[in-house]
Amino acid sequence: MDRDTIIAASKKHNIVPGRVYKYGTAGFRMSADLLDGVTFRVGLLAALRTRKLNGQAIGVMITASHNPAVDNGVKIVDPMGDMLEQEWEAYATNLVNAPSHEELVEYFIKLADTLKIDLASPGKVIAGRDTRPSGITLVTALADSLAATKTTYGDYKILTTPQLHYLTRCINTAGTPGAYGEISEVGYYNKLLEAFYRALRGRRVSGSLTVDCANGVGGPKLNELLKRHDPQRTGLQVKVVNDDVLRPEILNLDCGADFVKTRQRAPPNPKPTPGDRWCSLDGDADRLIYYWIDPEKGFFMLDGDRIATLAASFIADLSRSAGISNQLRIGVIQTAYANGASTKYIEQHLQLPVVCTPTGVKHLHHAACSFDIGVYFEANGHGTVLFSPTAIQTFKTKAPQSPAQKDALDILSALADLINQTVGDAISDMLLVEVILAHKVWTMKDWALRYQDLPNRLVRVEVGNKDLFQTTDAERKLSHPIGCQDEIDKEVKKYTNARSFARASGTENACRVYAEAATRSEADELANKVAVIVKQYGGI
Ligand code: G16
Repeated sequence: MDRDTIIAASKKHNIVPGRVYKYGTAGFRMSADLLDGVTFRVGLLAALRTRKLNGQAIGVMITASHNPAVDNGVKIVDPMGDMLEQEWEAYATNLVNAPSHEELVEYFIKLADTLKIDLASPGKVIAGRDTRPSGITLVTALADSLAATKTTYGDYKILTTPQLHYLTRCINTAGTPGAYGEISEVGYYNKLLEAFYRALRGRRVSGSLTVDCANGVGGPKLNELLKRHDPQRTGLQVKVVNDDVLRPEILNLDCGADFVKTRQRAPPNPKPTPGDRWCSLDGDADRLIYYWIDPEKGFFMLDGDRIATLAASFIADLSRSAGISNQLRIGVIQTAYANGASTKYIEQHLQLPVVCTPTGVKHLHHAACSFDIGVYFEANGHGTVLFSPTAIQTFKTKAPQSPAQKDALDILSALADLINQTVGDAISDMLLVEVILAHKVWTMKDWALRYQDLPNRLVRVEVGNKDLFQTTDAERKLSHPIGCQDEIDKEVKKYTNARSFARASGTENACRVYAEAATRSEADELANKVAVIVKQYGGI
C-alpha cells in the first residue's frame, strides 16, 4: 500500500473542516454535502477491518434511513452481517476527524501497526446504497479509497440495508456448513419466499395488506419480491403504495414507519379504508409498523413492541408443541422506549424474561445472542429474532413424537430461514407477521386486543448541545446535566402509572423525550413538561 497514493486520493475527497464527526447509533449520518470525505475515510477503515479479519468481506451501507432526503449516512457491516464491533467505532471516529490528509495516513498506518494488520494482505469490501441521489457520489468516494488501498470492491448498487447485511453474510459463509444463502439479490428473494411457503404449511393469509414504502428503496425491492411470489399458494394479496423513488424529495415525507410511529397516525396519502390491514416500512426498509383503522375507534398502531410480543408468543407456543421448550431459552430484548404494558405482558402473561438495553440495534442484537431464541425489537419497529446454532440444530434433529410435533418443528425451522438473522428487516418481518396471523387466524383486532398500551408520547427537542445529555441505566436515567433527572423525576411523580426519560439522539442533532402515563392527556402533558426541562438544560 502506497502512502502517497492514499494521500493523493484523499485530496479528492476533503472533509468539511470545523466539525466534529462521530460514528453514532447508525454510523456517520448528516447532511449529504458533508459526507464525501467521511465516506472516503470510512473506506479506509473498511480496508483495515477486512484485513484484520483475514480478508473476509466487510459491508458498507450508504443510507440515512428514516432521516430527510437531503441527509445521507455511511455505516460498516461486519462479516456475519452484524454491526461494526464497538471498539472499532472509536477508530472510525478518529480516522474521520484527522485534520489533514497526511495525518490521516499517519493514523491509518499507526492503526494497522497497533492492530497488527498486514497491509499487504488481500481485503474485500462490498457496498450498497438507498435511493438517495447523493449516494452515487458517495459511492465514488468509497471506491476511490478502496482502489488506493488495493482492496477488492463489489458495488451492489441500490439495496435495502438488510439486503446488504444478507449479502455480506452470504459471501463470508459460502461453502461452509453455515452457508447463509445464494450471493445475490435474487437469492435473497428466493430464500425468503421459499421459507414463507414452508412456514405457512398450507395455512392461508386472509384479507389484503397495503404496504407504505416511505417512497424509499423498500418499494422497488418489495415489488421485486412480489414478482416472484405466488399468491395462489399463500393467499397474500399485497398492494404497494408510496413507492415513488423518482422524486427523491418525497422520501419519508408524510409517510413511512417513522412518520406513523412518531405521529401516531396513518400517512395522509393514500387514506386507509377502515378495517384494512396496513403496514409502513422506513426509508431503507429495516423498520416495520402495522396499523389499521378500527371502524369504531379509529387509528390503531401495532408497533415494534406488538411485533415482538406476537413473535415471542408464537415461537414459545411452537416450542411447547414441539416438546423442546425445556431445552431452549427464549428471551425478549427491548429498550426504554418499550411500552410498559408490553413489558408486563411478556413477563407476566408470556412468562418470558425481558432484557432492557440502550437504543441501537447493535445493543439489542448483542443481548439477544445470550438466548437460544432472542426476540429483539425496538418500539420503532426495528428488530428481528435470532436463533442460536443449538436452536437450529434442535429443530432439525429432534425426532418428532407426533404429527403435531413435526408440524411445530418444521415451522420453527422455516422461521429461522424466513427471519433475517443478520439485522432487523422490514420485508422479512412483514412476512413473519403474515405467517403468524395466518396460523392464529387473527384479525388486526384480535392482535390489538392482547393488551392495552399505556398512552405515550415521543417528542423531539432541539437543544444547544445534545452532548450534554449523558445517560445511565440503559438510558432510563440522565446522569448529566446534573440536576436534570431530579427535575424530570419531580414531574413524573405527579402522574399516575407514569414514566419518562430523555436522551440524545444518535442519528439526529436533537434530544428525544418519551413519556407514558395512565391517560392520553397525562402522557402528552408530561412529555411537554419534560421537553421544557430538557430545553432549559440543553445549553444555548
Ligand atoms: C437507527 C438505529 C436504531 C435507532 C434509530 C433511532 O435506525 O439503527 O437502532 O432506534 O436509529 O436512533 P436515535 O433515537 O438514537 O436517533 P434507522 O432506521 O434510522 O437506521
